[in-house]
Amino acid sequence: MAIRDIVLFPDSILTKKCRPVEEVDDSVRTLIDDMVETMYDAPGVGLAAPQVGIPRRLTVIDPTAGEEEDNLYVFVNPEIIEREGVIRWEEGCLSIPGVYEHVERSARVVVRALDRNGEPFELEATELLAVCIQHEIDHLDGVLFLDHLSRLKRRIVLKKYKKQLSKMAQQDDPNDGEPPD
Ligand code: GNR
Ligand code: NI
Repeated sequence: MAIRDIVLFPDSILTKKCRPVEEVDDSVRTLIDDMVETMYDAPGVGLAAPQVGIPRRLTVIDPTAGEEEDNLYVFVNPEIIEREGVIRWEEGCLSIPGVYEHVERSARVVVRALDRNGEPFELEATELLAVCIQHEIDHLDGVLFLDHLSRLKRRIVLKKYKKQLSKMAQQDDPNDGEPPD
């Protein structure tokens, strides 16, 4: 298993629609294992394949990540087949570090997907799991939680985020500071 690098906004891979996984083979299971390890390391409660640079319809979620028991879900080619109600939740995204905003989602969803053995299953979800499923499936469609904010709010948040990104880049750039003796 390996921890993979997480792609940061505004990388263009995050705004592209991902293609379905054609066959759940060993290479896909290796990617799943790496995504799980990367999610727990981050730490985050979900991770979508495009966030590690792979434009495929695959996501892992653990709404209890960081707590003792693990509740790991793997969704290959997930589809929401039922939705009901509205829930507001403060969301964050590993690809947009430092940004947290309330987003409206469906309160209850039923998702259909393949598991890590390629077997189809259906799952009903509410609360954080429902929020994560919608956040992650959005990633597979090239949609970010920023896209659910008002244009004004998005503009304010993006300005702050870009300022913070350029600060991070300066800290990371050894040529940017004092020249070595
Ligand atoms: O770690 C994450 N936390 C989170 C909190 C509220 C709603 C959604 C999420 S998902 C996010 C990890 C991530 O970026 N997944 O794509
Ligand atoms: Ni995200």
